[in-house]
Amino acid sequence: MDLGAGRRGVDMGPSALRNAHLATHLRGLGHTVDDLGDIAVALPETLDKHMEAGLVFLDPIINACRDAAGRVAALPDGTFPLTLGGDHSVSMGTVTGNALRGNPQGVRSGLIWVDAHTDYNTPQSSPSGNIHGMPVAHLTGLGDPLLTGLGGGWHMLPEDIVMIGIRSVDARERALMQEAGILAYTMKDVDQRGITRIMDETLERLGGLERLHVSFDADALDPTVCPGVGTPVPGGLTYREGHLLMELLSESGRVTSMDIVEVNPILDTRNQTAEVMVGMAASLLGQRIM
Ligand code: 4U7
Ligand code: MN
Ligand code: MN
Ligand code: MN
Repeated sequence: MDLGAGRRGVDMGPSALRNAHLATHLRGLGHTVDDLGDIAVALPETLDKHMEAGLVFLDPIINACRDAAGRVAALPDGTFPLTLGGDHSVSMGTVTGNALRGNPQGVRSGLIWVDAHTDYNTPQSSPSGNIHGMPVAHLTGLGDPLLTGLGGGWHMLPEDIVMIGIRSVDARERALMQEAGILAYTMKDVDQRGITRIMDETLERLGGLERLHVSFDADALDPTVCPGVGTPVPGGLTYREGHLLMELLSESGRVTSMDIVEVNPILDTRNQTAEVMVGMAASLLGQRIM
């Protein structure tokens, strides 16, 4: 869906990723791939665009997230859910679904949020009303009760979240992040300390958790690497920093699910962004090359 974003086009992200041979690449790494198809979502042209309690397109987004959560939660043991967006609001559904797999109460889980943005707005703090800027806040129980209620009583704990690649935070959003105590590695941290140390600390911080979900927003990477995104911010992760991040996570053997989101083919150059993001997934799900 693209209902959570300010611009049209990320609803075509999954097609672009399939077209960039996602399944073929994963099969080449020895995985069995089962594409479960798309979740049906209303097109914005068929809906009237209105704000409800500070949220644009709240109802159809809740329905899509519920559907995503239910489908992910129902996957059999031993499968690795790789979910494709779509705008980042879908992660309220996928993260919740992954926590609810095999346990209706939900399991305490870690979340590695790779993004230029912290996505920690509430309807009150958001400058745009766009839900793709709000998923993490809602996962921790802040914001609109319909969206925070997706997991029944289950919520993410702020200390189980680590963000990487951050370089755009709204003023009131920053205050909420600080209040919650969420650890965010900004691009300054990446420049100064490097991905390796950041990943060591991240895996240590999320040490005791059996489930780790990676939510990868294509705009975490620099816009020269991933031009096909709706909210580009200069000064992002390089191609190698993105891969190293995925390679270290792969080596850890601890990641149990992943999203790829915010790929916008309309704004892209010859499907470059989808191809780069397929490479990121392959790195996370791949073995060493030597
Ligand atoms: B994405 C923004 F104001 N913070 O809330 C907002 F800058 O999923 C952008 O990370 C959100 O791409 C970007 O609208 C959401 C804005
Ligand atoms: Mn290919
Ligand atoms: Mn995002
Ligand atoms: Mn983003």
